[in-house]
Formats: sequence, C-alpha cells, structure tokens
Amino acid sequence: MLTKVLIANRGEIAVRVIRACQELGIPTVAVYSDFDRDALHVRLADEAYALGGQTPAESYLDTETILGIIEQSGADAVHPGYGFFSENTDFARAITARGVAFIGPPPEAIEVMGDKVSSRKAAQAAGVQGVPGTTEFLTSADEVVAFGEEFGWPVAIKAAYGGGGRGMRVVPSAAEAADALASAQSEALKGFGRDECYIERYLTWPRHVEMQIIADTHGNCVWVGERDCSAQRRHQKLVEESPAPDFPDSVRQAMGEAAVKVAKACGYTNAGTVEFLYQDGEFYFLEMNTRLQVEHPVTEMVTGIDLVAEQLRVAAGEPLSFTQDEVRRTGHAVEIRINAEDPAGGAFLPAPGRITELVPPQGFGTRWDGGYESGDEISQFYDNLVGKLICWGKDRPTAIARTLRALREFRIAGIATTIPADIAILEHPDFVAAEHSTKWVEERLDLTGVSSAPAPSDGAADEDEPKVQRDLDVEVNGRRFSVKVIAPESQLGAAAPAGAAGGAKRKPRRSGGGGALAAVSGAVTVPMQGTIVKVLVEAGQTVEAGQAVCVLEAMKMENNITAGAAGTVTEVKVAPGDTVGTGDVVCVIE
Ligand code: MV4
Repeated sequence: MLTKVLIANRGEIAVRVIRACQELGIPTVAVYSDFDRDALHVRLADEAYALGGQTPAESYLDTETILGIIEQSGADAVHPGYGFFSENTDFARAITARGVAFIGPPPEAIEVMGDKVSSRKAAQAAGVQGVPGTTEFLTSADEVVAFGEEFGWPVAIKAAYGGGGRGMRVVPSAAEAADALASAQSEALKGFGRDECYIERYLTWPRHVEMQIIADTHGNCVWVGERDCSAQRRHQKLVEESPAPDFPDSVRQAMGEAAVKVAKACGYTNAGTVEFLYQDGEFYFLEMNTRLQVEHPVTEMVTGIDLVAEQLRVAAGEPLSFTQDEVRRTGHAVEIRINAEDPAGGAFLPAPGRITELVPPQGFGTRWDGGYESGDEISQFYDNLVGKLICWGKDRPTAIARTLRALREFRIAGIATTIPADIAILEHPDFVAAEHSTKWVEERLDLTGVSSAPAPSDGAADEDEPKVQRDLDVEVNGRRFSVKVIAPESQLGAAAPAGAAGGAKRKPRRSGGGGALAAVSGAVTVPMQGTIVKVLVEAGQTVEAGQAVCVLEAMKMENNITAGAAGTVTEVKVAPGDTVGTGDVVCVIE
C-alpha cells in the first residue's frame, strides 16, 4: 500500500481524500496557500506545508513548489483531486518521473481524452458512437447545409478545442448556416486560439447521464453505475443523482459496457467517468473525464464502494477490491452542491464571505462532504463550493424527501447559498417526474421568486436598514409553529424582542430556504411546504387580525393561514393548486 499521500488540492475534495487515507492508516500531507493556512483540510491532515501565494496560480498550480514539498515530505503518491492539476499531463509526468505515484490515469489516457475530437475518435474506434455527426472539421457552410438536409435540423456546430458548451451554436435551418459557422469559428478562435469546428445533430431535450468506471493495473475495468447530472445551469451542475430516473436496466448495462470499452481503448487505469447525452432511449458519447468527479459520492452511497479507497489501491498496484459481478446498487442518492452564490431572482451571484454559522443536517442517510466550518471564509480566489449534501433513500421519492428535509434543517449564515434554488428544483413537479433535461433549469424553472438565504447573522444586512432575527411562536389553525423571522427592525413592530418569543427560548425552525417574513411584516407567509387549496381574500378587502386568508394543505391536513394583523389586503400572490414552500408569501396586508 502507499506509505504517504500528498493531496494537491483544497476544500471538500482534499478533506474527502484525507479521510479515505486516514481510514486506511496512510499518513497524509496537505498543502495550503496563504489564504488556506487554517483551512479544514490543513487541520485534518497529518502534515501540512505552505505553498505561499494567494491565487491558484501562485499556490495550488505551482508545480515546482509542490514537487519540492513532495521531496521534503517523502510522499510516495499524489492525489490531485479535481480541477487544478487533475487532468494536467505535464504535472502527472513530473510526478511519475520522480518515482512518485500519480493517483489517476496514465498521462497518455489524459491526453487522448483531453480534446473532444480525439476523444470522440477514440470512442468511435471502440465502437461507441457520439451524437450523429462528423469529426472532420467544417470548411464551408455548404457542408453544414448538406449535413442538416441529411440528418435533419436543428444541428449543433461545436468548437473542436472548446469546452463546457462554449462555442456551441445551434443552427435551426439552412438559412442560418453561414452566419452560425462564421460566428462559431470566430468565437472558437477568440476563446480557444483554434477555430476548427465540427457538426452534430442537435438533441433538443437531452439528459446528461455519466457512467463511473474504475480500472486497475491487472486488466480489470469495472463500470460501477451511472449518475444523472441534468439539473445544471450554465454548465454548472446543481443537483446530481443515482440511479438516473426512468432509466431502463438494459440501457444501464449497455452504457456500462460502452464506458468500459472507451476506458480500455485508451489504456485507462484508476477512476474515470464517461459522459453521455441520453434522449429517446438512446445514448451518445460526449466526453470522458479523467479524474474523480465532484459528484462521486452518489455512486458511493448506492453501491457502498469507497471510490477514493479504490483509487489508492489501484495507485499502489493492487487489484480492485471487487469484480463487476459483485457490484450491487441499492436505493437512490441525491447530491446537492452547496455553493456560496446568491440565487435570488435566478442570478446566482457569487457570494464570498465569512461563514458565521455552519451546522450541517444529520440523520439517517444524510452525508455532508464539506470543506469548511463555522468561522471559515469563502474566498473569491477559488471555486465557491462550500460542500456537498448527499442523501440516500430506499427509492427516489424517499431520497428527494430526505434531501428536502436536510436542506431545510441546514443552518448556514454569513453567506448566501444556493439552497433556496436547490429546494425549488427538488420541489418542482418536472424534476419529481424526471421530465427535466440539461436545458430545464435555464428554460423552464422559474427562480424569480427565490429569495436569498437568511440574512448574514453578522448584521451586515441591506444598506437601507439592518435586519434582525426573531424566533417567534405562531399559531396556525390552533397549532403552534416556531418560525425564524428575519426582517428590517422597523417591520417587526411589536413582534417579540429577540430571544424572548414564547417564554422559554425554543430552537428556531431552520429554514435553508428563503428567510421567513412573518405576518407581522405585512407579508403573510406559510410556515411549511404545501398546496394552497382555498384563497379566502382578495385585493382591497379589509381583514381582522387572525382572520384566515387562505387554506394550506400540508402534512395531510388543511391549515388556515391567518393575518397577523388587521389591515387591507393589497396583493394576493397565490391561487388554489399552487405549491408553496416554507416562507413563501401568500398575500400582503398593509
Ligand atoms: C450537445 C447538446 C445537444 N445536442 N450536443 C454542452 C457542453 C458540452 N459538454 C456538450 N454540450 C451539449 N452538447 C448535441 N449534439 C447539448 C449540450 C448541452 C449540455 C450537455 C451536457 C450537460 C449540460 C449541457 C447543457 C447545455 C447543453
């Protein structure tokens, strides 16, 4: 087995690898930038060395400094995590040239899969087809038109040396072919320094399904299971799950075998992921990721396989600890990427800052792979992934319900997070019915009503007026609820002063979703998720305090939602049949 592993990364993935090593009794070496001096991965590792510098280029991407620390620490293996050097052949070669194991695939495999054209050719050579198209570079709009006439419109023009969808042009008909090709080539030249483009039939509503594989150095290559990553926004994954919903076992088997063929075709060893587009029961090779992926935990939760432990075994020259026939997939797992971004109005604005409170949810089937603790800071220098919440259930509805419960239980303050948007995704009927696709978040999901996470608890609220937090006990239909009210001081009026609500201090209901604005602020909100069954008021109507304004069906009962104060209804924001989440406003009373 390996004797000492250096983790050339930071954040949650560094923590993940350190934990796997420590469970195997392998000493760990962390590296850190000036900013990360007290970071969680540094605190957990057995040894830690300063890289110096702030930005990734000055630290985690500084090959010479990392090589020096490998020498100094005596590490005999390096885990690159994801991002940074994880798919950099020069780094992998520099490591292996010193007799140190690179915990990942051979550099040659990284190279083959590194550009889309060669990866597509390698897959085709292995008998695994991409979306119908050509890998020959386009030289004229006539070729675009000829292809469209043969395979049907729309078509997709893609930059051969592009990535993440940048440079992709969808061409609806022959009339737009010339402009689309010129624009794709010009954007590719500007963005990637190369203007070569190729063409494919365009899939109008695809799901993004990827297959986890892992191979050792003894000829064993196993497909472990698939993940559906269709809930994405601007090519950033938000929610991933395994198994893919509505995904026949016959397709799973065929996709697994195809992924193994692709891996074997490039002499792959260690963990890797083959990406496909899936539409109308057919799958098409997209690309291969030659690293451990962010979303690997959903595969671990449904198979019980520790993928990082298997990576370490493979890097040590040992065989996989399981065979293809021994892989068993049970239940369903959902992963939520908790990013320090403000999803208000669907903007997802980066929200770096200090995490003043971070209390992850717990309970059966609830896993938190995080890179930070309360008091740590999210920097704009690095990606803003705080961590991943992964929930397992015996089936998809259970896993979704558990994930929603966990998101609502999550206590995180000081920064805005994507949690309100994640709740909106998981509650949406399209997602529940698995009728979403890679375009659904951007084209169908309405996030305009999504608010930020609770205001920062350090009092840095909006510039108009500091927001305060009140824990109130309210009564709905004769039943008491504890709600967290976060609102400008002036709007709370006679509301109980902080901490004094209902006599003895009760634990506030945690809402990972939008901050609850209570009735006292004029906005009448619902204390829990449910369905509006009746609306009892209309704009212009005067109401008394305690008068029911609507009826909410939740937890198998009908609850009257009442006005917190007398006044005139100025706006009704719901209608019978609407699904509402905790803290959603049903009407406004002035
Ligand atoms: C496609 C496609 C539909 N039809 N190709 C975008 C990024 C790159 N990995 C490939 N991408 C796509 N290629 C054809 N012929 C739709 C996408 C796509 C997508 C693919 C996977 C995950 C997310 C996506 C988001 C938008 C578009």
